[in-house]
Amino acid sequence: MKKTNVAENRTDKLEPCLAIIGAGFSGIGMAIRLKQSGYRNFTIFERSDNVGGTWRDNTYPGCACDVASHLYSFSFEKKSDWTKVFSDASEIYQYLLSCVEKYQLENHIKLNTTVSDMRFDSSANQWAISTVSNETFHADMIINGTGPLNKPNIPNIPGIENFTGKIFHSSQWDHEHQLDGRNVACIGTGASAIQFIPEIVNKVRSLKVFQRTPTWLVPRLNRNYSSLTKWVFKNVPGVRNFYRLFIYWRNEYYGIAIIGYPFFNNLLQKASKLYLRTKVKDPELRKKLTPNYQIGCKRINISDDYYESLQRPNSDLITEPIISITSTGVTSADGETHECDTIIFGTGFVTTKYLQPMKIYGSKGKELTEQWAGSAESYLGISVAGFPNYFLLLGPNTGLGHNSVVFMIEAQIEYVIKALSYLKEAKKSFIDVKLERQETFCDSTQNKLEKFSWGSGCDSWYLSENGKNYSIWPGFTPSYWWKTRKFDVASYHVS
Ligand code: N01
Repeated sequence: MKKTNVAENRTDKLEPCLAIIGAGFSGIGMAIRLKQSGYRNFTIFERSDNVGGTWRDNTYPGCACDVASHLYSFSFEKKSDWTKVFSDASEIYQYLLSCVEKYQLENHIKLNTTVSDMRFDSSANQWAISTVSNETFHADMIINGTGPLNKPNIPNIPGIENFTGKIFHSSQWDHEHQLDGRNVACIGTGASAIQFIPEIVNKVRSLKVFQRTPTWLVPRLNRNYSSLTKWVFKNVPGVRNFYRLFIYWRNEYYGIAIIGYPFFNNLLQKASKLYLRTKVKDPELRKKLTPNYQIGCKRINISDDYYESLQRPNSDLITEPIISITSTGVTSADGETHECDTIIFGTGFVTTKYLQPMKIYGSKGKELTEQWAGSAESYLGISVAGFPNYFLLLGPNTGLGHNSVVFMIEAQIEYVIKALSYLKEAKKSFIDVKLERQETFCDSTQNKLEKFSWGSGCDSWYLSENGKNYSIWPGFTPSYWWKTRKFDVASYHVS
């Protein structure tokens, strides 16, 4: 077993040895800001053969971001020439690759390195990081940026193993498997499915869309930026920043409706229903597509062509529950078997086992997923009591339904930088969040969440098995920025 420090070329003995787990948006952003702040002694562990996280993995047709690109990008690495308002996944992926290149992060990244477990050694005040290939590294601090949406959820439908055609999940799209002329069943109608369904409907012979719960939908209104607009963003001082701010505050304004303030929530619900009415003339189909839960409770989806794609002569929306899969099709509760040769699962991700299969053992030897046991309690989604010198990026209760998660990631990155600066100045090397502060934070978060849309009674991936919501930030994002603007030393045991 190889034993080494994370930093092999350590020059400054006072500088902590930092390990970042995951080279997605969070890990790359953290690495850039560490470099900009003068830290050199860090390594990113990435299990895959390239960086990019979710934007590397999701290559399904039509994959794009639902947040406008000028905001869904780092504030410290803005880009003037986004081709569209809502960019495709490939452009976002290229953006992340360009960040790695520009900030010369390559030498800090260990690709194909899957962390299996991390243990805090209280006597050495260090983390030991083990990989699946039996290597061990040591670091003073861990910054975990593995993200919640990377384990495909493929439901265990009876008979699935008997299917003789092709099966794949939206995040593991099989591009070798041509869809032209195929009979395709698509299971799920969430954010991913509503993006790929319009892209494949014109290729396939037949498309059966299995919907369990209708989604609230609003138009995307995507468009290309003209060369002139891109030129203005690049050359006219202040325009790009102003535009970014405009998108940010517009999203916060929509947030008033999404979060659940009744007047605005009703207004948005009416607007979404009106959109459905203008796009779908058939009352029966419209009825199937009309949600019966409060808008905002589940993630609202945006599309300009989803409703059209369901009205093509070769597509069919099936709302009968699925009871089994046979060798040649999908059987619904009415007894009908819908013949198909390809099944695509747009069924989302396993979010309740967010850090698994990685095991993380804190100062008392307790494993983090076991400690959480359905209640992912943390402080600000960044620190967890009993897990010293360990930071989470995009941790519990920091997801969003109305604005850019890159904003949240950046707030967390800055918090970590401030924590590191504090430790350096105070000549300390150990921090562990106080349990009582964590409990107060979690109680107040859950109380707020219950009062807003997310607690209005629907079932969604935001909820854990005990019905609590450990996914979403309960409110507007300036309040998160405010809470994280300083490293809150009083909330930590420091030594
Ligand atoms: O997954 P989803 P997704 N039988 O969970 C259905 C992010 N994202 O991959 O609603 C039948 O939204 C399920 O039905 P129901 C974004 O945060 C971001 O589409 O649970 N159906 C639902 O219809 C998003 O929230 C972007 O009743 C089953 C669908 O599958 C997250 O990724 C773009 C089922 C799952 O929808 C996940 O999106 C795309 C079963 N057993 C995605 N199990 C951006 O733009 C589940 N379903 C940033």
